Amino acid sequence: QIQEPQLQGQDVGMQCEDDRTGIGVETLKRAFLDNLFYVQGKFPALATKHDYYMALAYTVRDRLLQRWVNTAAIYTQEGSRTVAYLSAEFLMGPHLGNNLINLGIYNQVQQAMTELKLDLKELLAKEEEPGLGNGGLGRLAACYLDSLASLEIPTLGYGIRYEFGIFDQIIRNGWQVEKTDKWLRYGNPWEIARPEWAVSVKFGGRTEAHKNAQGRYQVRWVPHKVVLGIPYDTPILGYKVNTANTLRLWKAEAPESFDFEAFNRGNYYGAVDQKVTSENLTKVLYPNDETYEGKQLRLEQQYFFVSCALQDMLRIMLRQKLPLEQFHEKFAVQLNDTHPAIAVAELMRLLLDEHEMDWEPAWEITQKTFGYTNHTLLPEALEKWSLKLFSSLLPRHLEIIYEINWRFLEQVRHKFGTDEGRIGRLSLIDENDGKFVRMAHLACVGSHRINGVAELHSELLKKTTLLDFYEFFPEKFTNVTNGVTPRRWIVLSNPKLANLITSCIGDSWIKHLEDVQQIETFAQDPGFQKEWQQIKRENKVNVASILLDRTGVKVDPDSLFDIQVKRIHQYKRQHLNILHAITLYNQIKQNPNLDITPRTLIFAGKAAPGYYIAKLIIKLIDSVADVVNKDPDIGDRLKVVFLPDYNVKNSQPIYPAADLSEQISTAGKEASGTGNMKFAMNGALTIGTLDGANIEIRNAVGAENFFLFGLTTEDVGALRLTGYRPWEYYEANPQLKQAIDQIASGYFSHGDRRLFKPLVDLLLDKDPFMLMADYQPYIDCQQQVSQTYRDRDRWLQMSILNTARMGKFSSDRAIREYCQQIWKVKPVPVQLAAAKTGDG
Ligand code: T68
Repeated sequence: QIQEPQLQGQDVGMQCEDDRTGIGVETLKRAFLDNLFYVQGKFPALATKHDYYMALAYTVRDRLLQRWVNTAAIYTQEGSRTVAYLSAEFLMGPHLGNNLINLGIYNQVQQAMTELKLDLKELLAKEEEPGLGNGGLGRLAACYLDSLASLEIPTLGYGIRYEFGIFDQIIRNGWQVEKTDKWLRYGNPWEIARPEWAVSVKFGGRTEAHKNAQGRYQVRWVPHKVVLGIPYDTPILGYKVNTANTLRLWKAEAPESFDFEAFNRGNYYGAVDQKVTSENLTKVLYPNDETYEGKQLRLEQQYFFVSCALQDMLRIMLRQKLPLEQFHEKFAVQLNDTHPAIAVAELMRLLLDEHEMDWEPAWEITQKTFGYTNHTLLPEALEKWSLKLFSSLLPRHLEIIYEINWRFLEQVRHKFGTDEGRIGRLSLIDENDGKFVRMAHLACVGSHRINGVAELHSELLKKTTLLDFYEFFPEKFTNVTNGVTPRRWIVLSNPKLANLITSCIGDSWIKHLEDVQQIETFAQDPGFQKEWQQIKRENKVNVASILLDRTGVKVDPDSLFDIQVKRIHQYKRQHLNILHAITLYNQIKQNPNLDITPRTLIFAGKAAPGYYIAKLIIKLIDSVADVVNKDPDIGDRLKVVFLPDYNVKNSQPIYPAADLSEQISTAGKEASGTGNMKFAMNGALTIGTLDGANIEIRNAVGAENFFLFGLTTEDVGALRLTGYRPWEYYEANPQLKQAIDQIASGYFSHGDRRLFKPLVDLLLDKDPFMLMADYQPYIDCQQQVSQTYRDRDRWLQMSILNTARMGKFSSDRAIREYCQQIWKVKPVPVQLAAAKTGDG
């Protein structure tokens, strides 16, 4: 027996340390070398860093599997009520580091690697992240899976196993260039394919009536094509619990039988073609966030994964011998935006056509099953599918939607009388110009709860986008403010800060983030402040070296790190931030001895490939950076950097290094934001508008610890109504005029006046996001930021209080609210002593 002080497995007494489950340093080393040999087929002299990463990943996976199999066994035995989270996107980020934290073996593994002369950080960096999402919506789903497992809630995450996730971004000559994300290139150690649970999904064709065995008329769907869905499962371990839930992602494949039919007719190419088109279905993630594109393939993706998921749930019910009438008791299904909203019609179809249920009970089950989360008020993001496309792809679903609509509008007439305007607005079919199926309407009618993602957003939903639905069924509407997981966003990303907090108040805060409040008593303690400052500085030094490495720009870690990282969008107003950069630049140029607070402005984020203005904003940031960073008059007082390829992995060092978090969307446009939470938790102060969750963050941390500026939602509405004239702000404000004129005159583009003209014209003419109106208040607020930063004690105290008061923004709190208000589901603790058999 090897000596392992304090590092005996937690199962002592139940089980001895074996190479698949043991967590002592010696056991981990032995298991790691064993996996290097038997999985990677390498011995150390020939092994690459990637081989070592894989060996470690398999070592960790073994330890997950023990919990995963036990969890499945208990859920199966107990027939536990289960959350099914349906999302077209899961932006999980790298798994290894997170699993080490949640298993509680980070330190042991670090020691084991050190003893083998390997650097854990380097191995962690080898993981290709599954970038199966665009931004906030997909990352929220990932944080929620972490919290669901940590709270021991039986959960299945259902989504799509895109072969290519969100594109990799490179910057060439200042422009974004997209590269395909080949994340599966070297294999994925975290997933297990389950071909035995494959399902068939039908598309196109027609419907016909037939008589069933009892002589009753039923509808049969005769499809044009059939695609196989193969599930790939990834374990999602909770933090220091034995619960390991499942993320089940579906890959499309051609059914064997189809190949053979074509082949037997001598049509070899036809058979192969069929295979290629089927597999195209799950090839690539659509890279648009918050704009909808009416592409057939996208609707196919949505229907594909939803049908796979619901069929899988029915299989589980049959396996557990539960009657289908109890579907809504077994499963609480959440629709992450409208991307999976076709589930409402699909569950109806499965119950009516495949299981011969009557309409009324089927509809009652359906409504009791679903909850719908809305993530945006932007009209361009609301999904609607042309009837032509919809009927050609999902003819049976269109019939069902017509029936749902007919019955629903009857109820509307019953309640409100024949108010044709209202009926037209509520209808599931938009008949304004062309005919469309409105997916948000389907989701509202088919769900028992509808929620927004921050208080303001949920209120605006009721007042604007979903007003008519609110008036019809007010009881369905609720709010669940978003949250983020402190495991990834503090413990893993900012270990030094986590250790400092734990050394003062113990580690309960990692599971109960409200407890972090206890550090408030240290906010004015000079010793604590000094350590806090030291950690922030080390985190900034780290980011400075990343910036130097990736962009060649050298920045001063003692300058104020002013950071805006998120998707590039006009409503998020990265260009307002750039106007501030230009203003600071001009101030220094006009007064070369100006004693300003040195700043480093850091930007990162991807633009949708077809979103021209967003790409031009990236080019503008890069162009301004180029001029500012090379100007000897400016020196270290101002630097502007665009960090390429923002993703989960690259973002993890960013939040801990921020002094200032930019949350400057036009009021009423950002549903919630979640980056705002990650920054504040890591001790950054926020400069922001009264938008989304900013409002709640400000309420939590205190108005005196938040830099507020800008129009309110009401102001924005009123200004629109009275006639907004952006050029008047420009003409009245010399600083603003100078900045805009420089952009227009080619000052940042080597004299090219055409380059930024579309952006300048937009700002001076329509300025849809009201930058001109918010410019001066923003500049003034930034001036206050600079002043405050000079008072180190005050700033530090504000920073500490921000972290201390962010308890509410843990995704654990959000998930508890979903469990209580929407899902009515309770924890099912998992003990490891249970049988090691069972299935999903
Ligand atoms: C975001 N939405 C919200 N959408 O913008 C953000 N859209 O305020 C909120 O915090 C977050 O959701 C979580 O609630 C998105 O990220 C998308 O990414 C998206 C993707 C495809 C289609 C439409």
